Amino acid sequence: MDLETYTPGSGLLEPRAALRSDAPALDLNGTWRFRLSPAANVPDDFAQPGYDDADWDELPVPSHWPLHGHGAPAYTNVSFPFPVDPPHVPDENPTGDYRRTFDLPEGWTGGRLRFEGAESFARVWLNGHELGFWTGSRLPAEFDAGPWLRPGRNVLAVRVHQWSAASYLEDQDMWWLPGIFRDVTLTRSAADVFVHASHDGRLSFEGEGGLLSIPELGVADLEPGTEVRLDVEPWTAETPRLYDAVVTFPDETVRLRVGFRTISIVDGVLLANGSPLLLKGVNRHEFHPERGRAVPYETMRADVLLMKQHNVNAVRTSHYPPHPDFLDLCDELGLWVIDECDLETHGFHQVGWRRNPTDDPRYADALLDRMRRMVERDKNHPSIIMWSLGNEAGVGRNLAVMADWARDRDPSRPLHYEGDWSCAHTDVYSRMYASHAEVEAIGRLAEDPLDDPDLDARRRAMPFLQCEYAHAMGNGPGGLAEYQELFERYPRLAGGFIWEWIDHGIVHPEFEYAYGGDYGEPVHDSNFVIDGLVFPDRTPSPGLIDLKKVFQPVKFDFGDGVVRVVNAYDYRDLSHLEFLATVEVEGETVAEHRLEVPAGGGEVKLPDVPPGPAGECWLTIRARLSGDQPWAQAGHEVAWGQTLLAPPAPRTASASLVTFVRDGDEIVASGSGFDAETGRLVRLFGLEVEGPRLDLWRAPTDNDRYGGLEGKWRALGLHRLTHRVDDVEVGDALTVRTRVAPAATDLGMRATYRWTLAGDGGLLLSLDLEPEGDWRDPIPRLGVTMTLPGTAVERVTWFGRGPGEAYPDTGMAARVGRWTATIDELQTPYVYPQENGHRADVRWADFGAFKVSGDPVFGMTARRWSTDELAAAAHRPDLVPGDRVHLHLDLAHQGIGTATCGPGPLPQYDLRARPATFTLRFDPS
Ligand code: IPT
Repeated sequence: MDLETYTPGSGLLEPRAALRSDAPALDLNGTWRFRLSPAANVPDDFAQPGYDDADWDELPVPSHWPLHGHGAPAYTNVSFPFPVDPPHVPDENPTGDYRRTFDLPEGWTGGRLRFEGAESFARVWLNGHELGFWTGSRLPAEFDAGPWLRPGRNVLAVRVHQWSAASYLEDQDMWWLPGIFRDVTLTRSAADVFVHASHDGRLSFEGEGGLLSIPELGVADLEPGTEVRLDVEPWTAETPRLYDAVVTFPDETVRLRVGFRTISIVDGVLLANGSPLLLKGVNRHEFHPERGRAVPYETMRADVLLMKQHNVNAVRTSHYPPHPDFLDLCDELGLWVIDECDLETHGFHQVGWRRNPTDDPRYADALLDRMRRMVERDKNHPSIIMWSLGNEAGVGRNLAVMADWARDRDPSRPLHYEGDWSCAHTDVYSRMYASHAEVEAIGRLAEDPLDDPDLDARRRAMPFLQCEYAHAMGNGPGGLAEYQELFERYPRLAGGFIWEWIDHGIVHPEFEYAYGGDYGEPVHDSNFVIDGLVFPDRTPSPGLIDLKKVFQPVKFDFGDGVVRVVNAYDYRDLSHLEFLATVEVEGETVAEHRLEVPAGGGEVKLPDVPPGPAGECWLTIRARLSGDQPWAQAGHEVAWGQTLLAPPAPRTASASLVTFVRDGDEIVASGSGFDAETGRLVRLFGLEVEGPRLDLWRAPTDNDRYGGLEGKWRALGLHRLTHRVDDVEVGDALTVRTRVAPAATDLGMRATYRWTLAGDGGLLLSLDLEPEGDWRDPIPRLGVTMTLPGTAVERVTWFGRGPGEAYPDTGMAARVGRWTATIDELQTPYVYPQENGHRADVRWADFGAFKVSGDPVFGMTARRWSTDELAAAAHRPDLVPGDRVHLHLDLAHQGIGTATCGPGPLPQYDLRARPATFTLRFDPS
């Protein structure tokens, strides 16, 4: 078989819509016989009905064979895992042969074999007769089975090759996972329908021989091509109103759900149903940690529910059409969708885009075939608002072939493609990972012009979206709030899609979750596949929790005694929400009120603060669902806002009657002791500790690493600071003068610890920092680290921001309150271990054995491993709890940014070495 053919397939029936039909169908999923060969040139006698497959293995369909013990997964981002020499493929070409039998029900005649997805080149035989072959892994293929079906037992055989000429079109950033990974059916349905339904109630359809009825709207037996005008409730992602429709054909009846909605572009603004649409989106790959892209229905549903519950309103199906059920869920539960064609040729970038299939006429049919199969399959979904030609496929004439066909077939949806910045074939201007400054310039219509004035004028009239931004790899992404602020400020900006939804970590016995290289791949891209808002098991990461806050559809502007509640939904009011105001003093609730908020939003008087205990007082307003929604239950919190009602009472430390005294090798006071030589704290209220000392280092985040900061920090030696004690002076205060510096440089920090005693037994530390030398780059952190016996500390209660982690440019979801967590719960289990778990703006933290207070606040991290151990770990199981708790008390942290792809932290979030004073107070608990 010629795997190096440019032809996308043979023997295929015309593509048609995915429809629910009452025509009989046989589900051919299940256990198939399976044999894997290392190369493609295996005899195809296995396709004969009489072939004996008794010694073959069994394999579930749908699935990927490398996830069932046959071969191994392999991950590359941009690189092809074989030489770039289209249309040729390597001799090593894993080839999976599949066989199964099925019994034809009595009286059954005719039918189509339908495959929803197989990666990447498949041939099919029925009862020994070859029906044809297909490519386009994430697209359906249908063959006429009728002439070859037999009464009783039938034998179906499929051969799947991992590599073919089509592999050059499928270089998406994901695991290479061959196999029949979507459903297989024998169906007697043959119908095709294309419904046109706009928000103003106009309805018509294409579907020869069919009659359409929507009983709820009084539509009965509408003929194809006839338009009616109805009184309808439009569909939006916020109000996903669907109407049940039936189309009756002579041989079958199909059911679909019609949503009336209109997408348009007016004056460079993206509109849905005539009103501006702001996309609060995520990029979703299909992924399950054990099953790869063979995603169970319940998992697809879980994705949509999680997105809705986190205020996500849009999804880009990066970078291929998803399982059709996912789109049904988007229609039903409400998400705006950019449906993306199964096309990516990114690896050609590495060879200067030479011989890119996108610009090779021999590949034109294949590219057009992919576009047609996507549009025809998915054309009836109201959720789909744009067709995307693909991702990272460079530029070339075949894009025009795809775009021209799609415009003609479906003029109702704008076209998207990011890879050609001239926008020659698109209706929207799309980019990925543009900086805040560039997005702002585009918002103001002040972007750099294109060389071609016509193209430039065309592009300037287009709405703009970021099809990928805020790369959610590891800790982060930082800078979300600032992007959202821009999207909301400029009408031209239609929002964007975070990269990406889920970490593609594969469950692994040794590593817990595997990423690139863990299966011994010679070419791989390591943990670049671990860049999601949810962990592989779909637990939300802090990035998703922050995103929920940044995307929240209700805003609170606090004024003097009032709050202005702003409805930030695009298409609905606030009447489905209830508003609860809570007053807390030092995190303890002292009053709770219902707020009456008008459905359209508006100014509301805040409740009076009840007389009561003095202390720092905050008012929190929560907007919650007042009743169940299909995607969340009553009580689900949608939005919140917080304002300070009363600042903390100033704290006065009464003078101490006791003083520091020398006792042998120690200097002691208040049950605490310092090493007389080094001045370092060794006992804190009876607890053996290794004293707080200056720390500038953190375990690099992915963004620190890929963005280049880690390299700079290591070159400076910030991970190997030396501490020299110059002077220990005992008097009313214990003063320890030190110089902290890495080897091989003259940069350093003068660090002077000044310990004093409070009248009530507390210990005060004032740390003065004075940088010396020419510090050019931002530094990771400015704070102190101490260790404690592991058995002494189990749980922390703190008053500050929480419950989750927060860094200077993340943690929008962290609110002021009183929180409690065990040391283990303070960790964020990033699949690739890195700096995590920092709690911000902590006023005080009680560790059970002692309490630390800030002046006014500090940052807190506590772990059962050291920073060095954290930095050295490559997988979760590498982190083994030791017998110490490592406590980091910080004055400041470097921002997080999104430099793995995109900008680093904005300048205001860079931490510079600067003179500073850091004050902490320790008290017995
Ligand atoms: C961008 C890709 O479109 C996306 O698939 C993913 O690979 C992402 O990068 C990185 O995780 S392309 C890149 C050159 C910005």
